[in-house]
Amino acid sequence: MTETTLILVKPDGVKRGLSGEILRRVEAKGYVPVAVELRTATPELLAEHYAEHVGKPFYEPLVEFMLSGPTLAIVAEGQGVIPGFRSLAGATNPTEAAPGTIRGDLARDWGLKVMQNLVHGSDSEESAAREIAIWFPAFQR
Ligand code: RTP
Ligand code: MG
Repeated sequence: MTETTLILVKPDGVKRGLSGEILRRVEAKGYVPVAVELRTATPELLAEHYAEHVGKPFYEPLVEFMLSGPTLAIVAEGQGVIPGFRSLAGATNPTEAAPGTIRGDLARDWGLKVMQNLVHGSDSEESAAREIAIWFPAFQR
């Protein structure tokens, strides 16, 4: 089924100049970016985006990290793109992420307060719809 997902190149990825490499992997897999925007998040936007994590021990450092620079927000479309991009991204923890994945190849554990793992990808159809509405309120398909 053709799906749409929200992908974020987090501030570590933008700062390290990996936006192009990450978009290249998305496109090489056959997924189509249908909206792309460089945005600096706000605390309000992050509280919505990461609603499931508010109050967890890593939430404050996560927000600090996500406010540390611009994020490249991408809506991507394709057959099975929601689980498919999660596979491309690899495990949340860069040390555990398999080689061949974005996190496995390009991210590592920097010993920081929160895992800086380059990308976000929606984890379900419900999350994708919710997150696309947060980052791209005008997006219509
Ligand atoms: P994401 O939402 O960013 O696609 O990543 P995910 O589903 O693989 O991970 P999730 O559990 O939703 O966590 C969201 C993000 O919070 C940071 N995190 N750090 N203990 C930690 O240091 C920790 N736990 C979570 C990561 O940036 C993770 O991607
Ligand atoms: Mg998540």
